[in-house]
Amino acid sequence: GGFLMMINGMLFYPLSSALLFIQSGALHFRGRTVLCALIGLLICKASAQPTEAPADLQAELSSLRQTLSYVMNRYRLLCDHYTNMASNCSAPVLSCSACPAGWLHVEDKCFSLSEERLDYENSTARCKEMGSHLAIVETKEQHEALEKEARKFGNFFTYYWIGLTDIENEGVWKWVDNTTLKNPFWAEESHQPDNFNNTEHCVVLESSNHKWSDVPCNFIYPRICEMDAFLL
Ligand SMILES: [Ca+2]
Repeated sequence: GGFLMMINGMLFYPLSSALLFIQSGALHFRGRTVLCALIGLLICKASAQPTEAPADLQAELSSLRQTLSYVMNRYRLLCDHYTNMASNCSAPVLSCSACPAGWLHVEDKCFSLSEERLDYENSTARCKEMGSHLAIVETKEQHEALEKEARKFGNFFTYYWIGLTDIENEGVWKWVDNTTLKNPFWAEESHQPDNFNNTEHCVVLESSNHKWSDVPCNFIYPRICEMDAFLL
């Protein structure tokens, strides 16, 4: 219904802009980022399985899956087109990849560590603006890859926001997608999370001890954003 039309409207405009970017040979990276973000969004929408959805929702889901399939094929075609065009280019070119340029690819996710420093709320908003969300660190492999990147990128002693908070209910840690924390990497040797002074409701990944701590949400830190990888 209206939602689908909105998705269609959102989708085809960026698709044609992306094509224009690629055809003009200028800033092709930007068009690709928009595409990756949109495809990530659609994958989220289409893979959310309602348990007992009414018929009209099932129809909308099926239609969204078709649209997703169309967009993925279209993206592959654009990548082929771009790769062929790039082969005639004397300047260095980017290739189509699972993550936008500069993002770290770990398992089926893409992560980006910022230099900019903001509080938790504004960091959340900044990730959203990029078609992503604050990092949801679900596996040991993701955690270790991010720790390594944090030390390399942020040096020895840097805290990075991840998308975990107990602001709604003290001691109940939830990710930005509202799922409950299952696999924590707290800095237990320094008794984290300790809710020091009853003011610490947001979580950082620390590059120094390779663990997580709770800190006040209004502190100013760089962040880690995440989006789904687009597996070509
Ligand atoms: Ca703490």
